[in-house]
Amino acid sequence: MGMVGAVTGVSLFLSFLCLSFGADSFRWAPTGDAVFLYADLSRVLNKVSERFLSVAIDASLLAEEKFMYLLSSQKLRTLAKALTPGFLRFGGTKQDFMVFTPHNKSAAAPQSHAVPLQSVLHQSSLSAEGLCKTLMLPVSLEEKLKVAWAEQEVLLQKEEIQGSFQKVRFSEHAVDLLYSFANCSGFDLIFGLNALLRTRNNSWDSCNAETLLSYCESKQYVMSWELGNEPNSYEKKAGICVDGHQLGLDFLHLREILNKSKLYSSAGLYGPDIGQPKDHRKDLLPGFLETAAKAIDACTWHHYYVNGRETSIDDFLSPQVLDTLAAKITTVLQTVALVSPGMKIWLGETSSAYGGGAAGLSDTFVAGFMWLDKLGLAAKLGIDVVVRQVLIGSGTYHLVDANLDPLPDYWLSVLYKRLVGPEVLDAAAFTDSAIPKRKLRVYLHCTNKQSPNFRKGSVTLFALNLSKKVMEIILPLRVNRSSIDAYVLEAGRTGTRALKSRLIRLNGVVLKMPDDNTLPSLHGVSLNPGHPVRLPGHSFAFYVLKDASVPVCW
Ligand SMILES: *[C@@H]1O[C@H](CO)[C@@H](O)[C@H](O)[C@H]1NC(C)=O
Ligand SMILES: *[C@@H]1O[C@H](CO)[C@@H](O)[C@H](O)[C@H]1NC(C)=O
Ligand SMILES: *[C@@H]1O[C@H](CO)[C@@H](O)[C@H](O)[C@H]1NC(C)=O
Ligand SMILES: *[C@@H]1O[C@H](CO)[C@@H](O)[C@H](O)[C@H]1NC(C)=O
Ligand SMILES: CC(=O)N[C@H]1CO[C@H](CO)[C@@H](O)[C@@H]1O
Ligand SMILES: CC(=O)N[C@H]1CO[C@H](CO)[C@@H](O)[C@@H]1O
Repeated sequence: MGMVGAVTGVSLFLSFLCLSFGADSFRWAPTGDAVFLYADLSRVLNKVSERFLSVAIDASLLAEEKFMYLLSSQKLRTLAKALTPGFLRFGGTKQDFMVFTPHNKSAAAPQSHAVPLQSVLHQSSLSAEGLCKTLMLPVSLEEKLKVAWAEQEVLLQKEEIQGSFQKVRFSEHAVDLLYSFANCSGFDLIFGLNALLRTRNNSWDSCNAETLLSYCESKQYVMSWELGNEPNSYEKKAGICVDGHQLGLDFLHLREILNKSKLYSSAGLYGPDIGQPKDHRKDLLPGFLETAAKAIDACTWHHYYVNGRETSIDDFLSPQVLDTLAAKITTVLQTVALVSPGMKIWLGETSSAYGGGAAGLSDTFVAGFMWLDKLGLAAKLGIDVVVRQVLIGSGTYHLVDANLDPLPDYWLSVLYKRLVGPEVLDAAAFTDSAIPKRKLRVYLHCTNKQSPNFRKGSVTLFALNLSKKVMEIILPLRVNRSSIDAYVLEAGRTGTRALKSRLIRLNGVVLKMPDDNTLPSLHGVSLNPGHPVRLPGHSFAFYVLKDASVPVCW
């Protein structure tokens, strides 16, 4: 209901603007279908984190410790670097079934596989930089691990379907591999602690976490923390019920422990990583915040649009499905504002389809509509950080596949990182008819100041065309004389199955890594001032309006 009202309100407002600006506000010569871009360039609507687009590695990668070696792949490190700055969250369902079991002997390594890296890894005399260079995974081992991981994934999927989760032990070695990956790539690591270790009175048993923390501190690992994953479903997953107040006490307890540590006294703590608002357990979030708001640095919740096992391509292109996110965000914002006004809110784990994704959809070009629209909508509504499930591993919603090849959402994420700055401007698309065409979706930010084509005052428009037809975007007069760098993304192939392509084209060229150390150059096509901005059907694009000279983007 709220959504419908909001949309109608916006369209009325826009119609009014359209009338009041009159014909001279727009170049009125569209060929075929056109939308007008409305933009308020006078103020910054929201400013999100510099790490807004962040990524996760699901804790299931630790199902066997040897898989953590995949994180030493040169190719993966090359890919990861292009997504920084960002947070790297290590967590997920499996985190609440993981126990730190130190070997207490630094040369510990997986027994079953001859791994030639252990000696290198533990040369603690090497500088951090030296370590990053030396630690590369031999190709033969990488190939073996990829095959083994494919088999492991089948087991993990079965666990997920059955809803019974095996306990996992992990050693210092796994922590070292994870930290080294995060640190060498440039990510800020967030480690999700197990909250299902509980005492007889159902409070959190912090013993194991304290052992882990003191190990990490002994290695001077700079990182931040979470505690528990989707506590709203603990009963289903483990037959344990934890209410919001108790969970809050657990977080206070963890904050006390962190406070006592020299290295972690000002470390980030994020939670409660609750599932999206549904009918059940509405009390969990307010109860948690009432108790623990002062212990956390951001309030985290999770979101997926659809169930991976019940979805179809139509969902991925449906404006109605994409709009459901706005309603969920609004609900969470309201809940948090009531109890802890001013608290930062993160989508702490999020992707297209839950249950590991939807094979053939969440790992193909069409997934980009959900991903880019989520990035646009979340920033516009005031979410501070969005953590994409997952960078690598677990399921089919990954950015980098099981062969360590980047998927369309990876390239989309890299372009977003480069071109889109944290300052959000208000923008909307509308037609001259009264009915908003919700199939063209637009978002506007200041251009990222780190971007190669940043000019003072430039803005980046991104747009999605959910329909088959070409769409022309009529820019407002205020910016229509700007030269534009266009980055148009289309499926890697044409034809009936184009949308399910695992490849993506940037301005007509399929994106591929030239080698494991290099990304292709990702440049835009220059459009001269006044050149029409036409978005092909079933595509999305970034447009850097270089000469927009918007003062708030200076
Ligand atoms: C900008 O918009 C105005 C008003 O619609 C139009 O007269 C003008 O030709 C446009 N300029 C360019 C360069 O497109
Ligand atoms: C990586 O580790 C070094 C040395 O501990 C530290 O100075 C640096 O800030 C770390 N970088 C990140 C991104 O965590
Ligand atoms: C629960 O037990 C722990 C130790 O086992 C204790 O520190 C804590 O105070 C107890 N909490 C309550 C609410 O009794
Ligand atoms: C942790 O330390 C901060 C400041 O040093 C203090 O404000 C806070 O109350 C402490 N929290 C707990 C749970 O001890
Ligand atoms: C030999 C060795 O590394 N001993 C360590 C075992 O773990 C405990 C707790 O982390 C340390 O205090 C010891 O130094
Ligand atoms: C995205 C979008 O709106 N798509 C448009 C894509 O282009 C065709 C042209 O208008 C429109 O019909 C679609 O609405």
